[in-house]
Amino acid sequence: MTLRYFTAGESHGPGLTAILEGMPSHVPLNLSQINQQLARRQQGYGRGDRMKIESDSVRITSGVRHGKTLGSPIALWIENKDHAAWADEMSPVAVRGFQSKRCIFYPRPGHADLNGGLKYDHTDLRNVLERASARETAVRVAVGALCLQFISTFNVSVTAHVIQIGGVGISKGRPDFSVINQKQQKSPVRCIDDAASKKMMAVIDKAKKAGDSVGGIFEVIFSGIPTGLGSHVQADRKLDAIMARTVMSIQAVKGVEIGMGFLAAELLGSKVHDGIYYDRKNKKFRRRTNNAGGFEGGMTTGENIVIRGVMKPISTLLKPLESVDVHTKKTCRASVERSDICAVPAAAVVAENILCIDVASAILEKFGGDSLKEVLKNYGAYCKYLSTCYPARHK
Ligand code: EPS
Repeated sequence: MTLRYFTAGESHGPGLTAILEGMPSHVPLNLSQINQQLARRQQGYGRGDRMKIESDSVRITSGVRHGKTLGSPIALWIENKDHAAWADEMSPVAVRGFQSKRCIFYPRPGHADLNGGLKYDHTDLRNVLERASARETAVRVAVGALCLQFISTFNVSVTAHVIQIGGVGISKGRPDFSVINQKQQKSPVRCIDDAASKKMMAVIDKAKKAGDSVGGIFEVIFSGIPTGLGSHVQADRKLDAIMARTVMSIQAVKGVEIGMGFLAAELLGSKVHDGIYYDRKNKKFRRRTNNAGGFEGGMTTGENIVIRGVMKPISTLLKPLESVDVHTKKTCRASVERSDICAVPAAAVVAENILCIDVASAILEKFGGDSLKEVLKNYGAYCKYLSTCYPARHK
């Protein structure tokens, strides 16, 4: 593993921590750009009241000096402002005479509550939900936003948008990357189609009124990706598989598609595979279409990476579903916690950022190097090689 990271932290604990290791030295970092991504994650029509309490901003406590990485592990910290209201409940040390008022005994269908409780032998299911919460994505986004700054040095750009919420979707055709990037910023649900945006918001309003929740689909697009990241030679080096896993790791995601995705099952090969041509002006092998979503054989083709995630509706319902009291085993209604009605726009931002970690890792695997200069030198040599191959037919 070239680049690796861990996160720690509970939703209402003091804060969230991450340690990222493997970032080369001399990468310029702009903290406010990381904080911008954190702010984007907090937005989106359908978010709950927690987002009114938090104003996420990252503190870097090691691995960076005077705005540049050192090559040593980078430690990141985001404070949970809401912790002030949970100080005794979430105290790491025993609190004399404390009696919890926030125990959870009625697991929510769809949440980690019951499985986690059984697995870790917790009678208070809060001990599970605190870590299972999507709050954890805040610090993953910070790690991703840091990696985004590294991959930007290689002219890689990324954007994300919401293509469906609760059955309301946008049409299949897509404008250019830059148009998607501009338009998603203007919509409260990060949807590039104004009419669909309004309908999506109406679906969220309706679910809220009914004490329900809604899911949807987001799409992440990378442009400027070099050809040949990832590898066909070993299962765990296939970059499409690595990125699919990352999307699946986002709380509440139940499905992943790359490029044409599930539609490919219905069509003939002649309608699926992307014809190859040589772009003489740019000295580059290109594809006529991009149904493959930027991947063939687990390696990047150099076309845009297009990856989608399907998010189920949030599992905390204000009108709770059937559950069981874990102690009495009697039927009851599931616990109700403060929650979002719809978090698909936030999940789009999460995916956009954390997928940058995979791309950064693949760039480091391909080009190597302990300093940015060294990686850029190797990248430059590879670009030169690509633009000159193949000079003569191989014997
Ligand atoms: C979230 C913080 C959480 C939830 C949500 C996402 O805060 P709280 O539990 O205090 O309301 O709003 O998490 C969930 C939906 C979940 O199931 O845990 C965040 O920062 O994104």
